Amino acid sequence: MPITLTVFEASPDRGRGLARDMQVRWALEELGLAYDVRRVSFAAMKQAEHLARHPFGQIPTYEDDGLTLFESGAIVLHLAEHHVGLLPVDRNARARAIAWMFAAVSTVEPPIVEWAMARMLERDTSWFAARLPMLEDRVRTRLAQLADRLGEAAWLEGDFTAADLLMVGVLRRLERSTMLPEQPRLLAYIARGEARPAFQRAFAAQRALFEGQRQQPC
Ligand SMILES: N[C@@H](CCC(=O)N[C@@H](CS)C(=O)NCC(=O)O)C(=O)O
Repeated sequence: MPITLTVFEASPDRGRGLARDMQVRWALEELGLAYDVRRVSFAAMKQAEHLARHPFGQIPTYEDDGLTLFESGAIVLHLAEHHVGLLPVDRNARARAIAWMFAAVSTVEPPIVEWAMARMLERDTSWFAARLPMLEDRVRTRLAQLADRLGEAAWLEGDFTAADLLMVGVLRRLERSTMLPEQPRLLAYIARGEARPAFQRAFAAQRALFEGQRQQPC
């Protein structure tokens, strides 16, 4: 049985590569591993069959050789741990790269998602105008800190690692915001990630599922 990912049947991101199976696809492409996809509808994601794979009824999930995993970061870490190419060999560098993987999903992503969700779901509320600047400040703080630490380096820990894969994936959620252009180093960092052939193959594979489908509002 090949590796199988569960992905959106019809992603609300309109094929922009923001659904989190993108990170897993990208890691698989970097490692040269083939995979199949199982497409699930929003309704099916909440049914028992999918909940057995994912306790929160979300995508992505990963299945291989009797192992079922959820959480995109954990799946990418699993792949990086078991194949050569996405984590440094040196123990300390490897530990630092893994710290950056956690930073991507647990320190940088939450304020970005909170900002994005507020813009999507709270626009018509009485508090939106007051809350938005606070949410943007939180994102800006993280972007500035990340850009400072990245400095003139191409990647977070030596060569490209799974940490960059997750971090670029998280930052891409801001691609249409005015906050990213305030950090040219991060813009260039994202562009380096997106220029990788493995990213492009993963993006094209995800997008192909949605081509020709009616676009839905995000
Ligand atoms: N932390 C999780 C987040 C998973 C997640 O939010 N998945 C979204 C798609 S990117 C989803 O399934 N949304 C539909 C829902 O929550 O009902 C991960 O990185 O895998």
